[in-house]
Amino acid sequence: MNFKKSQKLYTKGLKNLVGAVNSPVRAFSSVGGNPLFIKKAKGSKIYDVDDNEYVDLVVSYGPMILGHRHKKVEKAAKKALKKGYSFGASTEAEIKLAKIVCDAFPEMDKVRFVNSGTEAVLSGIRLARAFTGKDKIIKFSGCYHGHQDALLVAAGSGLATLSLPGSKGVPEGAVKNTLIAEYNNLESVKAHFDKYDDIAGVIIEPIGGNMGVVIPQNNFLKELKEYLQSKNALLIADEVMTGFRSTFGGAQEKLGVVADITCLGKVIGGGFPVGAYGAREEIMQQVAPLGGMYQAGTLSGNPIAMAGGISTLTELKRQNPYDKFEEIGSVLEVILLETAKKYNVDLIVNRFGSMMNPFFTKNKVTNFKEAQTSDTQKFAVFFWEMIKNGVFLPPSQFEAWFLNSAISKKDIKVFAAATDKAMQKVSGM
Ligand code: KE4
Repeated sequence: MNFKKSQKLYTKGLKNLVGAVNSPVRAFSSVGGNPLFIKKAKGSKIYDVDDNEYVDLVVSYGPMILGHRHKKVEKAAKKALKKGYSFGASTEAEIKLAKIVCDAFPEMDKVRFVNSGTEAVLSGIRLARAFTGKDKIIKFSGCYHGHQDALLVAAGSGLATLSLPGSKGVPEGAVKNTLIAEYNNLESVKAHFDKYDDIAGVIIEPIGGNMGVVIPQNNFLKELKEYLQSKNALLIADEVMTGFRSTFGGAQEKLGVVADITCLGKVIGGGFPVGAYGAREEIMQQVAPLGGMYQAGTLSGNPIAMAGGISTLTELKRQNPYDKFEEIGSVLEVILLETAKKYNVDLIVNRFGSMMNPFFTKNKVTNFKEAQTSDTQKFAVFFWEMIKNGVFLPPSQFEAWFLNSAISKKDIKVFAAATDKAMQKVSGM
């Protein structure tokens, strides 16, 4: 494989783009080398500018759950394009997508569309504060909820990869109402409530996906919800990554927990920029123009993005690919574990349906501290060997891999062959 054209574009991109990327994780900082530039994608494959073909396990960090350029999504987007791109006024499409989303989340009476997951969480936090009249928010170390000031403390994803505890440019005042707890550790949440009486709520990724995949243990989420109810505080589920991926609705449904406020993104736009936040009636009444909590957006409910979301969720509901995701996910998991064993590589795999990733450690990984015991050097070698053998992975130990419903048996064979070569290389380190 050669990466000459990517290299050339990288050098060119450095002139006017920061690090030649528009999102830090794409810079490949934690795996070394230079980022790949993508030319196109179709179905389960993605192609870089040097025409190298890869089985895509990034799928844009979640949105392309049907695979790339699904014919029904493409048809819907083209049809919408012919009517106009943006009006600054409401359209029927927004009503349609709102109904699909609210029907999938029984406790969600109303939803508001925005343009990204960050915006969805930003608004969800503001809503929790507006509804409760309290200011403090608890988040979990290792969870990432987008790049709003207040939550860029001990975040996962890019920050975890860059191992920055917070972010430059975030003023002290912006984080003074943010408290940090440990995932799967209810006592660490209770300790904050013992100290403060102005906690609006707790925001959580119901399945952690930004420290690698981390799964709630022993009813953690259920007990958290019950405890918050006893303290008149809200549970805010950040389902930007898990929404419509774990099931047609939220991971909260699979985990038997109902959040007070749910934040969404990624899949609900099908690759077009859509975020959303929703809740039961009495909470959403707070949002302008009905209530005093202000939130707005020029391109919110954009008709092309709505067409992408409606067609993606409609096709996803028709396909109902979740059993297939479970099946394929477990096959990939076994391939990873058995190949690691064959080459005596310490490795565990955390997986929740179609979200998964390996950790190069022999410890269990149930929180961020444990995730950080993973050998990121080994991950880096593994990553590049997988690339060279035709599998496109997120360039970071602290990112989840995602399946899509276009994955084929042949793709699994490519994955198995690549994994064998990659593990062999890691074992020689
Ligand atoms: P966006 O603003 O990137 O659409 O969504 C932010 C966000 C919020 N909540 C969760 C649980 C998320 O995973 C994300 C974004 N996820 C990252 C991947 N870990 C997006 C990839 C990137 O930052 O380039």
